[in-house]
Formats: sequence, C-alpha cells, structure tokens
Amino acid sequence: MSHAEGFTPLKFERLDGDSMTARARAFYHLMKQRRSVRDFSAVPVPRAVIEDAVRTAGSAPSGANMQPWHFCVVESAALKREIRLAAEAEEREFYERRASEEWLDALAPLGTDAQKPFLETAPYLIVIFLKKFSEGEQGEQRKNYYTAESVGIATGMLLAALHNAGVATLTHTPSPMKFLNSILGRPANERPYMIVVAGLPAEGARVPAISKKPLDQIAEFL
Ligand code: IYR
Repeated sequence: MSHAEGFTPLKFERLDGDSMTARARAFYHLMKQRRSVRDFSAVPVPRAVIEDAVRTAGSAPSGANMQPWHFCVVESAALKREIRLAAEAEEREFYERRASEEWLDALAPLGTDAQKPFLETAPYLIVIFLKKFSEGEQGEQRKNYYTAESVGIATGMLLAALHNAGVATLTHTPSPMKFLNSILGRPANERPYMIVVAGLPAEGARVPAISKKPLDQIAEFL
C-alpha cells in the first residue's frame, strides 16, 4: 500500500535518547509558561508571526486530511469592535441568566465577567471556524470527518506556535457564537469554534494563581 503511487519518502529527524530527552524537557518548560491572558497591550505583533502560526495550525493532522478549518485573522478595529459588542451581549446573558450557580462558582477563581475589552485591545482576533462540510470541485458538499478532533488539534498547535513566538493568547468562546458568521461573512456550513485572542500582555498583567495537575494525577503507564 505504501509502495503505491502518490507516496513520498518520509522526512524524519532521528534523535538519540539524550537529545530526545533534552528536547522534551525544553518544550515542556516552554509550554508550561503559557497562560491565558485577559489583559492585552495594543502594541502590534508582526503579521508574519501570525501567518506562520496559522501555517503551523494548518499543518495539523485531520480526518482524511480534509483540513476542516478556516481561520479569520481579524485586524480591523471596526470588526473587532463589532465582535466585542456582540460577544458582550451574549456574555451578559450568560452571566445574568444562562449560567448555573455551579458554573459561576467554577469560574470565580478566574475573575471573569461580561466585559471583554481585550476583544478590541489585542492586535489580532483569530477566529477559527469548523467545517462540517467542505466544498468539492463542482461546488458539491463533501462530508468531513472527525471535525471537532481535527480543529481541536489545529487550535492547540496554533496556541503552541504563538507562545513559541512570544505571543500571548486567550482562548475565548462566547456562547452562542453564531454572530461571528454574519460579522465575518462566513457560510452556513462553517461553525465558529473558538476565538484565539493574540498579542502582547499589558504591562503588569496579572493572571489567576492556578496550577496544573502533576503527571501522576493525569496519566498512568500500564
Ligand atoms: N464565556 C464566558 C465564560 C467562561 C467560561 C469558561 I468554561 C471559562 O474557562 C472562562 C470563561 C467568558 O468568557 O467570560
């Protein structure tokens, strides 16, 4: 099967055990510094950084390689404002009516509320859309597979790429997010998956004092 046409030799960097171990450590130390930031500076970040981070996301594995994603990189102040106003309206509903007491209690340590100034302050809002269907050659609908898994992986890679490049991020999911289709002119076969807010942290930004579970609480080796 892998001798069939349409195959190409794998490019793969083979490392010795020590190099693997060192690389694994270094990447862990890099990634564990990533924090969700809610206080952004308006200082610009080069567009090329965002482009390469989106290229990285677009290199993610996906069901049948359907690449069921679309990234809207919003830089326009007018569009950011529209998104902020629409998101804050949904968030007011959420905090005042929709959220259960249990959910509000779980969120309390984060100190979040319906105000989302970062949606205007940060230089980029990367809005990720999930495509349940793609458009085929003749404009016909083609079903995509494992779309949530695929877009989740791509989003994780986007966050890692941005963090690696020194860009702070926030994963933001106002709910419902359908308003993003109309503001950004995306078709009905695409579902807003997440807003990744990207930029530099404001001077003196603070984050919740939370911690991650240690290895023995999240994994077992069998
Ligand atoms: N979307 C709301 C609430 C919220 C929900 C979860 I789960 C979070 O981890 C953080 C916030 C908001 O953005 O405020």
